[in-house]
Amino acid sequence: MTCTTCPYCGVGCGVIASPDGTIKGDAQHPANLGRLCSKGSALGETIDLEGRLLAPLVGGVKTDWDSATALVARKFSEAIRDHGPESVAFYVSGQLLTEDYYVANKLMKGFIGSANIDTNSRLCMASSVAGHKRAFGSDTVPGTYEDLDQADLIVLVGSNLAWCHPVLHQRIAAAKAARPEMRVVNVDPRRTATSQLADLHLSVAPDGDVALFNGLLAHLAVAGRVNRAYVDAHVSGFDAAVAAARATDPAASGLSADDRAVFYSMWAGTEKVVTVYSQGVNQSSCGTDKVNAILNCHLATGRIGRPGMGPFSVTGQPNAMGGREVGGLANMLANHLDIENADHRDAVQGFWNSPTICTSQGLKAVDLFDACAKGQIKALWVMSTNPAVSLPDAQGVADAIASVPFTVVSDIMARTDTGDLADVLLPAAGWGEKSGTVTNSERRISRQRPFLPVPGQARPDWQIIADVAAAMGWAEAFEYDGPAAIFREYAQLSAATRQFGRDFDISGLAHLTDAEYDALAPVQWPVPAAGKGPARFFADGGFYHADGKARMLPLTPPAKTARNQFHLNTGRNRDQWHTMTRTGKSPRLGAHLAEPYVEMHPEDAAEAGIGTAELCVLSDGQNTSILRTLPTDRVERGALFAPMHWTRQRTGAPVNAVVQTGTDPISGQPALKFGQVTARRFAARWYGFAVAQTELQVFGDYCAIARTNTGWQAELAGATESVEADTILARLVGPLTGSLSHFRDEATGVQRLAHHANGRLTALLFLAPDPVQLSRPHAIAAIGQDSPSGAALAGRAAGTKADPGPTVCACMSVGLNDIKRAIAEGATNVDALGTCTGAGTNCGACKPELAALLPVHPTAVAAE
Ligand SMILES: Nc1nc2c(c(=O)[nH]1)N[C@H]1C(S)=C(S)[C@@H](COP(=O)(O)OP(=O)(O)OC[C@H]3O[C@@H](n4cnc5c(=O)[nH]c(N)nc54)[C@H](O)[C@@H]3O)O[C@H]1N2
Ligand SMILES: Nc1nc2c(c(=O)[nH]1)N[C@H]1C(S)=C(S)[C@@H](COP(=O)(O)OP(=O)(O)OC[C@H]3O[C@@H](n4cnc5c(=O)[nH]c(N)nc54)[C@H](O)[C@@H]3O)O[C@H]1N2
Ligand code: SF4
Ligand SMILES: [Mo]
Repeated sequence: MTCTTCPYCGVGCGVIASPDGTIKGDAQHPANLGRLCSKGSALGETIDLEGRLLAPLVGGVKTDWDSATALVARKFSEAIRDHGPESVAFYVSGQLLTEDYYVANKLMKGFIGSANIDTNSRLCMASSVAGHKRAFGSDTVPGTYEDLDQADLIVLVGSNLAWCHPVLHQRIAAAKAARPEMRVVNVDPRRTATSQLADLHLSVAPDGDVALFNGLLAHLAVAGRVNRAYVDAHVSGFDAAVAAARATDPAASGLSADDRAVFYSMWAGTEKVVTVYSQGVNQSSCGTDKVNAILNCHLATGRIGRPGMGPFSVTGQPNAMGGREVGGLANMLANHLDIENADHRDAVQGFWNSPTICTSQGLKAVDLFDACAKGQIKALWVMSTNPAVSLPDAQGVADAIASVPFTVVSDIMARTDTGDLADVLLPAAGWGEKSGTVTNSERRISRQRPFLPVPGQARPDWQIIADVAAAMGWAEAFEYDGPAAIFREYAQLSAATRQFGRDFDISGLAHLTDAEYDALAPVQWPVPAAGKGPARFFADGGFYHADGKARMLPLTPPAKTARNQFHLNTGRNRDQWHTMTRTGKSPRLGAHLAEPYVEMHPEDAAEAGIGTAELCVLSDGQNTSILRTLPTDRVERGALFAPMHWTRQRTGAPVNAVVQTGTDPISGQPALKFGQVTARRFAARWYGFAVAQTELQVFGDYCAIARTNTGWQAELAGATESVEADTILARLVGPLTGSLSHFRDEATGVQRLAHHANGRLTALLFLAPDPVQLSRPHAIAAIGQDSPSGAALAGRAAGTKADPGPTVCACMSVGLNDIKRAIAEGATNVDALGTCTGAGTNCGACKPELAALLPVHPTAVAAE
């Protein structure tokens, strides 16, 4: 049993793990107190070696580490020699550990001498960082999770906490249950699982947030809710900010005067208010302004840094916060120091004893890949992120990566959409194998500890980077005997730069022994060398601008910019993590929503002639992406929502192929919630569903591949007629060496094809002119069985076991039909459903979905 930290979201839950895959929540960890969500609970299903990259590959051919390291070092050194340090770049990730991140940043900024290292946190946290720096003078998250227990009002802005930070959501739900007077407001253009917990859901217009919070600030001023003493002592810019707020028409928020009035009086009248915000705020071309619009209201009321109150930007990735601390962004130095400040640069360079130090900001993610497309980047190293899927204009980005003369990708998986474009693939040690630290949303540093052997030739990322640095000629500066040594150096840098008086201070950890590092308990920074750091910031001012004051900013809402028929909003599913390289391995997680889908208002779907379960083609004018249509009034008319998760390995074009967006001019964060697309019915001539024992390959105009507990499944559709069933099956599974049984119903056009080998059913394909109607769970269950049962071929239940229906509770594998049956049998609330079926009794993340099923049973909508 090893105490470690979950590798997924920024809640940073403590996990107790065993090599046999047993996973439990760590009751001692302050972030989760024993709770886990569905993704954390399923970690044991994702640590097998299937699909892992286990040796370095050069041009697709296995090689040894010495050769691969020497090649990478030589190519980077040659590019620097011939084209200068700005001709190389690293694109890194909030899923690296702090130690990995520190070494990558040190190599690029201090030794190569460029700041061309940016991180996928640019797509995630950059607007929050920029907003914090504008207001506070530093990138400081003032509060702690305990504030969520103590608040009387929690406002969730652009955050689907129930699905994306489920353990914090459960924490709020528990606090609300204990103190029913607590209020929750959810500001989101669409209704989500999070809206269910809210007393008030405000369906704000896309990017209507600045207008909404400007309106709130104007209201606070008029209603006499300004904390004059706090503002006078600790805040500058108040008058200009309020004047700009008064000049704003709050109707631009898209909300009715009544809704605004309710919200404003709730916020004004509640001292203990926490405003939690996330990607609906950050991922916008006015993301930084949205952040400051929220911070303005907290500063004007002095509701910051005291128990139960404050703005709270929740981080996405497990180490998004750690990356900000070590300088993973192209516009920051290590330890929250500034590239533009010569004293800061000198101090860092002196500490590193490095030959050089970058003097200006490097390329931010979107610009970095533009530079790749323009031929300016000669050598690129991508670590622990999948930009060919996750950046906007994903096809343009893939083409840009392919055009770079030398590309290295470090990943744990052999095949990713980005890895497929690389010249060199380097095998990284994954979660459970590597050792280091991560920092969560509340500034808490926790250890990730290994409990599995490192497989094949995989190595931890810090070691891969340090070896390349050594081969480039800087062996002495990169000689570490383990992550503890790196962490000590990092903490010593914090001690060496204390004179600058930054918020970030871990000098108290500068002398940890290896054993102390191994045993390090979760600890919130600041951890000063002497005394104890405060748990919260700014209750008594102490901001990091030169005058010690915070700044309120005058803000103007953006002008409306609709270019196309539909506004495409994007985000996440409950049970998948980003590009699914890990969560996609778990049949339980895949069962919740097995296909890429687009939420569309039923009237829009009807207008476009798209029937239930039909497919929809989104286009930005250049690229297309085909998704299953999910008609639902959770989205407004004219709005669409699609999850980001599906890759070229599991479907055709990822949704980001049609997300072409601008970036926030201050933070450089792309407006990933702001696609502009047309949508039309996909004219399918045939639909299909396949299940097989072995991995399936993408085939057809539409394809969605997912794991099942007997192998793999695929939903299929094509626009061309007369593809033979056995041709399709062979394209999906490879050569059909066993025997085939083929049934064709001439009246309906439905075909069924079964493949069996050694007396067992190994693959099944169903084809139909309309969306295939059959019980997926039963077809899946038939795979691997003795002989092709007639029932399985007919797509019906075999024997008496009832069809569970689409999965609602992934942890306990409970389907929609199970739940409907329990309701029909008299279950009237979520707890009763739990008693009858087990649903919701592990992580509880499906409770909003269970609650939604209680009064009515939405039939066509599996995702409710
Ligand atoms: N299950 C799961 N959990 C995850 C992740 C995952 O992949 N899967 N990823 C992690 C990461 S890295 C991150 S960054 C977080 C993200 O966590 P969240 O930010 O909570 O998730 P998203 O679904 O990206 O977006 C949140 C909401 O923003 C809304 N939104 C869109 N436009 C606007 C707008 O203009 N204004 C407002 N107010 N809201 C808007 C969307 O409708 C959406 O419901 O999740 C983390 N947790
Ligand atoms: N449309 C749209 N696009 C989005 C978003 C959105 O809301 N909408 N959200 C954006 C946000 S907030 C984020 S954070 C990004 C996330 O997007 P990405 O970072 O591109 O997605 P991941 O799938 O998390 O990629 C992580 C990669 O690292 C690999 N990996 C896992 N562990 C390790 C390790 O220890 N070492 C190494 N070297 N590799 C490892 C995984 O196999 C995987 O290939 O997506 C962004 N893209
Ligand atoms: S909420 Fe879930 S995904 Fe996030 S850290 Fe906790 S267990 Fe992991
Ligand atoms: Mo993120």
